[in-house]
Amino acid sequence: MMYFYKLTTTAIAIGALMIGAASAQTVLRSADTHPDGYPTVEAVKYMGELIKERTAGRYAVEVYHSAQLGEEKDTIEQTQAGVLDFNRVSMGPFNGVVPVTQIPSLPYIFRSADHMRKTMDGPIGAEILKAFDTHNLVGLAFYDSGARSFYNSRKAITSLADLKGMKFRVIQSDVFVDMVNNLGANATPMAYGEVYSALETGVIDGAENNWPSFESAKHYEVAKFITLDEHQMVPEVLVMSKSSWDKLTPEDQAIVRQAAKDSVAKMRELWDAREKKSRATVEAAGVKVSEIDKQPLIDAMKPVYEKYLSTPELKDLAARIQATK
Ligand code: GTR
Repeated sequence: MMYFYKLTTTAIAIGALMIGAASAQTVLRSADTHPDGYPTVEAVKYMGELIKERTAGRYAVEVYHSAQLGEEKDTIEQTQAGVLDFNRVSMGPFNGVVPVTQIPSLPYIFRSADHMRKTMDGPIGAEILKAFDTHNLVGLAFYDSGARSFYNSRKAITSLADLKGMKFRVIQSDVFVDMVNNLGANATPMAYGEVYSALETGVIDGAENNWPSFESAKHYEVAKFITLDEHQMVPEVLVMSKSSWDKLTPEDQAIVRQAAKDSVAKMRELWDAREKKSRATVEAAGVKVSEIDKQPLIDAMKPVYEKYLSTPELKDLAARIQATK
């Protein structure tokens, strides 16, 4: 009898422990427009593993990839409202929300991927992350997004004149719209998830993006010409909702911040490999890659710079980015 009693109390104790452990774990939700396996998705998962490990399982992160929680503009609002804990998006859709993000989104502001990484890893990157603070968000880290180039379903584009009158989908940001319109083409701002069918049905002639997006969103199936004009290197940003952040202890906030930082190297490793792989995939599928003299495109961006370097502070930020070695 005694033996039976002991067994039962042990079972109850173990059961209580298990329930305790289960209820003690908070699962934080993160959104991404890209499919599973994409470098940004994998980097946020990696951050989640670090957070889980470093909080002894009190926190975990679940990544809702493939735009399951909506398009980027919507998920930004959800994150600001505290409905979503984390969000990984391009800086592009943030241009209208956090104005300082317009500067790294300017065409040809970065000379190379290396220049972009150095800038975003240094004090300028820290300053831009800080700017998210006043928008119900906490800026945690920047990821890479390579260079964006034009692709289309109509023809090979090898000069500025070839862009004239062509209709390109862009991210919903005035910087992107002005960039395309100042090249003599017509910009159509549109959510990412609508681009494939808009290309397929001819609503737009083309779009613009980096190799991994061109490949993973399958746009190359319906847009067989890409031109390596590399007009923008728009960093990706990982943010947390301010209300989710405020629920964490200062110790846990430090863990989250560090885990996000630690995921950057992982992301870049995955990114460099994926860029090559994606390019090989689309070329094997018959996509025609064209070169273009970038100088006339760079020159055409003068009015865009004049418009967006609208205050001494923004002018100074652009100058500091350009001066970063
Ligand atoms: C990609 C970026 C996405 C999304 C997309 C777009 O390069 O990683 O977050 O912004 O571009 O063009 O909408």
